[in-house]
Amino acid sequence: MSNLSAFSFGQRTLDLTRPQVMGIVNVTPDSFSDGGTLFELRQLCVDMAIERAQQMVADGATIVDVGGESTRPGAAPVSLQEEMDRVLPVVERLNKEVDAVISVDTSSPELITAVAELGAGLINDVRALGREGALQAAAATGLPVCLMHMQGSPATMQDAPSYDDVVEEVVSFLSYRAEQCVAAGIAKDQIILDPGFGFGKTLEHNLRLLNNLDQLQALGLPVLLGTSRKSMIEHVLGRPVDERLAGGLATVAVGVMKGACLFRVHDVKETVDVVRMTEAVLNECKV
Ligand code: YH5
Repeated sequence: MSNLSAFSFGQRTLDLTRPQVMGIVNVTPDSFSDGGTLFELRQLCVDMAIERAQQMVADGATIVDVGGESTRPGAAPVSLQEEMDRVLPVVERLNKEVDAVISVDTSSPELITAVAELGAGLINDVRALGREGALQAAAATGLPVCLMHMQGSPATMQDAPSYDDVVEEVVSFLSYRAEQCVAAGIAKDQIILDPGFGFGKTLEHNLRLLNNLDQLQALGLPVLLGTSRKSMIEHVLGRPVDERLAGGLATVAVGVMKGACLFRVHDVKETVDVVRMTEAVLNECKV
């Protein structure tokens, strides 16, 4: 069993006996198309990311997750150089200007090594350190890792997801990857697991995974939940992406009740309220 009461993220420590909120800071500037030189555009993007992260921390996030690669279904791949150019300046400034654990959403061994030197506290990989050299790079940093389950690759994962038993397959995959991490020199109490909502899963798979989260908890490692604004909410409620807050918050309440301890979300303030209210009920006291 991991020591959840003092989980170490580089220089910082968080109490994982209580749910922690991780704010999503995207650094994928595809949405800007008009005006400015590339340099100015990048600077603007860094400024916006820092500002957003500061607001999230003020709202109660204890971790900020920085990602420069879009892994949404069908998203265009990003070169290593582009990912580095997007992420490194943000991590460097976050480390100086923001009081939170810096998590970096990446699968690239080169980026893993580089962000560790700039003060990152967590390596969050949707490919569970499956890329050539990623496992060794992560182990060499001494940082904790979040291993996520995905069936297939982002380009094709939603084409026809299929499992005999999704819960069993996700639990055995993550358990196997955790063992490989330990074999590579990552301490068992530095591993976080994530079922990977929306990554090669139909609505039924996502709902089964959330409702049976206790089977993943049974491995004794902290569990991270990433459902924020995802299409599983659209598939139940029929809501476009900007109207999925309430649906996402419902999944957070369920996650807290089922013992997940990390919540990766866009809407930090609302999520912190739901986490605290759910905890108050479970503990029968204000927290
Ligand atoms: C995750 O679950 N997800 S990137 C599609 C959406 C909304 C959001 C509109 N990185 C996870 O956030 N890391 C991503 O529909 C992650 N767990 C972990 N550990 C995808 C994303 C998103 C995709």
